[in-house]
Amino acid sequence: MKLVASFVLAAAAASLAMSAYAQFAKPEDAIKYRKSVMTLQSAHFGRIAAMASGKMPFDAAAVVENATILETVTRLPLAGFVAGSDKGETRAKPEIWSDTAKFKETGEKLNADAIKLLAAAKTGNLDTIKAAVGPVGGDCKSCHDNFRKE
Ligand code: ASC
Repeated sequence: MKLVASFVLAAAAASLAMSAYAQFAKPEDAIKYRKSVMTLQSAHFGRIAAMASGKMPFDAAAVVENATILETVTRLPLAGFVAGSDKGETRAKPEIWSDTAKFKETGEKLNADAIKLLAAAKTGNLDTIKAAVGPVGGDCKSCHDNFRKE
C-alpha cells in the first residue's frame, strides 16, 4: 500500500515537472507569455531610459534595481516563440520561424547588452549608464523592425 502511494506521488510529481517543462498548453498561452515579457522589458528599460535622457531624476539605486530585473527578463522572450504560435493575436513575423538563427542571435544580443547595462548601472556613473542604454534600445528597435509587423 505504501509502495503504491509512493508510485502515485512520483507519477504526480513527474507529470507536474513535465507540464512545467513543456511550458505552454496552447499557442495562445505562449503569445500571452511573450507579451507579458515585452511589457516588463518596456517598463524596466523605460525607467532607465527616462533617467538616462533626463526625463526622470537620476537615482543610481533605481537604475540598478531596474537593470537587475531587465537582465533577468531579457532571458525570457525567445522561449515564448514556440512552434505553432505564429497564428492568432500576434504581430510576430513569419521570419521568426524561418530565420530562427538570426532571431535567436538578436535575442541573445539583447541579453548580452542588458548584462552590460547592469554592470554600467553598478558603477553609479550616469555617463557610463547612458553609453550602455543605447545598445539595448537599438536591440529593441532592430528586433521590432525585423521581426514585428506594423
Ligand atoms: C522601449 C520600448 C521599446 C523600445 C524601443 C527602442 O522602452 O517599449 O519597444 O524601448 O522603443 O527603440
